[in-house]
Amino acid sequence: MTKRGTVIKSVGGVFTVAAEGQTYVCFAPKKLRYNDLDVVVGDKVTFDELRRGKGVIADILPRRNKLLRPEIANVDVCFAVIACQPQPDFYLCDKVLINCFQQHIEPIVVVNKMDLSSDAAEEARANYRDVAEVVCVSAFDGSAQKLCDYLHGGKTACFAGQSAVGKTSLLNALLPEANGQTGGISAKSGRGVHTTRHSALYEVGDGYLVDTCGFSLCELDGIRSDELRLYLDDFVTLSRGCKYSSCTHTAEPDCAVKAAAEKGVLCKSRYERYVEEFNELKEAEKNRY
Ligand SMILES: Nc1nc2c(ncn2[C@@H]2O[C@H](COP(=O)(O)OP(=O)(O)OP(=O)(O)O)[C@@H](O)[C@H]2O)c(=O)[nH]1
Ligand SMILES: [Mg+2]
Ligand SMILES: [Zn+2]
Repeated sequence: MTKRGTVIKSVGGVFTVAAEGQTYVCFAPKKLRYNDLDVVVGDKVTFDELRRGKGVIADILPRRNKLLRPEIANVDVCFAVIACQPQPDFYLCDKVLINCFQQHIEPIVVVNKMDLSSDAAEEARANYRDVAEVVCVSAFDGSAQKLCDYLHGGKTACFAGQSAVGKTSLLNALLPEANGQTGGISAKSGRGVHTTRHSALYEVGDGYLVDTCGFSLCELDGIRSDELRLYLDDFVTLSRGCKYSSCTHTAEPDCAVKAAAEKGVLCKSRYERYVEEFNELKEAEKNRY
């Protein structure tokens, strides 16, 4: 019998699919994968039920969107999590936000570990003032509940961020039954130890939340250098004052975005990271064609 469900976990080619209040252990035939369609967490699929709670995935239903980092499909909201430790990587956070805008996913910058320090929060607000909502929480004082507001109405949210910022701890705060394993920060490198190894989707309140693996590298997914600026709302608004409508806000004269960064109207470090990201994409394009 063919059923329809949601992939809630993926471990080494074995997919857990939730359907009709039950979970099924499913496999995907090679055909699906060779079509360049890897089944990912969040995918809506049809599957043929075998015996004893097993199944074979028949098809992936059309995706609303898909992120590569973290690799997940059909999400409404992405919590880009940072914390005072490990040291925030705003360059990484920029890229997560840009990929979200391109995929029509609402990014929320979540500053965790507020019980330790509020430095990261101030920096996040300065950076993303006119770009994304910034929400400050701690996994240990009940304030993580604020994240549930974004799940109302059956929405699906995923975490994204470096290892050890506290993604799994936040999930555990909202859903103690999840009982996800949490880890520490290596004293030697100052980085997280990559405790979560697989993405998994949980029912939280009346929505869904996906815990994901931490990462420290993120590519801009299929975005061209000359369209990068279009995914930055504050740049788009400011660019009305640029002399050229096609201004990339890098080397052109009379650029309102550059001027705003110099005056401090636009966060200067974010502007500088934009120029760096632009040049990186440009360089990659040169090598490709
Ligand atoms: N003080 C404080 N520590 C926290 C908070 N949230 C998480 N931690 C600690 O930070 C460390 C990492 O937490 P995890 O939840 O494992 O982090 P993660 O983002 O899931 O990491 P990966 O699974 O490796 O990507 C653990 O030692 C947690 O106890 C918080 O709000 N406050
Ligand atoms: Mg984790
Ligand atoms: Zn400009």
